[in-house]
Amino acid sequence: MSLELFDEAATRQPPRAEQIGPQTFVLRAFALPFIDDLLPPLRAVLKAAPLRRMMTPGGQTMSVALSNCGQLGWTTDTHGYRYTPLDPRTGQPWPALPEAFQRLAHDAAALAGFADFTPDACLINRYVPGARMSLHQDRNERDYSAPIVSVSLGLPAMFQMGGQQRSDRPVRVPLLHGDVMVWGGVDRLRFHGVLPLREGVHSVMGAQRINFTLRKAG
Ligand code: MD6
Ligand code: FE
Repeated sequence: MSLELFDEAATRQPPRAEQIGPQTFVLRAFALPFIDDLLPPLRAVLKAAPLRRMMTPGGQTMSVALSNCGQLGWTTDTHGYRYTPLDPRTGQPWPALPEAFQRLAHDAAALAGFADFTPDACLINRYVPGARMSLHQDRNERDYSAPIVSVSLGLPAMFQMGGQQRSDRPVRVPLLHGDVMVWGGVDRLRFHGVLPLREGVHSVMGAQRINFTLRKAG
């Protein structure tokens, strides 16, 4: 990449973008202007494909409850982790990816230097107090060249951004209602997780945190 292109990319970051890796940005409050367009379709998705606690291949029930929308949805059971076009609970296709989700993901990705992001999968995670996500890599997607756009709603969470090895010491990044994180490129396979959610009640979302991540899975 030429120096000029690099400088241009750097100056395109809005004032509230925090860089936490070479290709990882937290866009503080980026989703807030979209909230009224995000919540009604989110509710409709979760009505058609209710949140459920899934089992890991190791036989543990996850503390986080999951659902999906888009052409592909991420699932786990005793046979492993994978993306499927159908909700295993209902046998029906996952609900369509709402247009407002696609627009938010495209715009956030572009700000972080990933042009033309067209997600085909959206994993929705719901945390209640005490729920956590242990350190993991996201490696079930076919193409690691696309970024992941992650939207946080509701109670604050402490995100852990680790390195390329599980043993690399993670950096803690607080994620608040409306924050959007975008990461890809050289950071795409970094280990990451979420510390146990603390008790609380959020004025809009109640006693929970919802995180949804837009991906190119297929
Ligand atoms: C969460 N997020 O924030 C969990 N994975 O609740 C993830 O596991 C995640 O935020 C890949 C990319 C972005 C993420
Ligand atoms: Fe992840």
